[in-house]
Amino acid sequence: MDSEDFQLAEEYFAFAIELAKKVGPMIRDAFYSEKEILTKSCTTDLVTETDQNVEKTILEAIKNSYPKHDFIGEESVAGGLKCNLTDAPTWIVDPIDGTTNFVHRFPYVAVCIGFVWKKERLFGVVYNPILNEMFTAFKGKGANLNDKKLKVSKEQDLGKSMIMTECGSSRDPKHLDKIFKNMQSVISAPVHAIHSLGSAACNICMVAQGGAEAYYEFGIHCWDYCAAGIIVEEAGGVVIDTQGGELDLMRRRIIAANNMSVAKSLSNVIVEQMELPRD
Ligand code: LIP
Repeated sequence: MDSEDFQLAEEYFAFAIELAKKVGPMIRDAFYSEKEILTKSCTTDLVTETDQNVEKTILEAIKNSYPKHDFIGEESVAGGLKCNLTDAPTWIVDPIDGTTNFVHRFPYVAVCIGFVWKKERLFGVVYNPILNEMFTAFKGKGANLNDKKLKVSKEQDLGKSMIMTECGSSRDPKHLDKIFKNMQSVISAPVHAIHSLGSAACNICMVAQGGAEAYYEFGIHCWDYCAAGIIVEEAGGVVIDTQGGELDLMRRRIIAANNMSVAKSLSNVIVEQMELPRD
């Protein structure tokens, strides 16, 4: 990435923030209305017309302004589009992270817009229009919640940490068994608590704002954690693979933590590493 690329990326960043603001009211209005609930891979993997409309609005805006850019979006992939991360400027979008929350009017939902170029994660925008929280970060320039700079917690000790994780949407007994074994191992590490907000992006942004020390999950997708991952890093935190190595954006698993000490200690108490089909 040269300085010209960075300058262009800054223009895309401003565009992404405006785009998130534009779709915010679509999510907010629908949040308080009756919804038709559809399912995808199983009866607990939910989608609504709003997820689809928000993604369509974002995709069209990007295609109009930047026709040569690539796009990976949750609902486009659900509709059969291939997930192919190349060196091209690529927008990675989740129209509503926390769709189950959205259906139940649990106010942790966010539109997520991440941007990757030459495989480098450059910026992330996570906007919760219900709580009016706009999380933004650009590589090397820090992270913000609305106008406030974000800073992760200073805690170094896993034993004094609050951990976020989720059960996910799969109800496959073998999958659930591993999730519960991991939860049992983590809670009895011991840690102070395990919490779930119901949205990967909101969980990671909670770590970025210092409200929890770490988050881990298996089975999520690049659109759930791409944007928020940049935000937690720019708030001073780290993102790594659940086994302790470098994060692989398409491997569908992550630890996001306030620092490497907590991240590595957490990876050591995750007893069941799970390998899922790649994005
Ligand atoms: C959801 C995640 C959540 C995870 C679910 C699902 P969606 O994303 O944010 O943390 O547990 O399996 O992937 O489907 O609401 O965009």
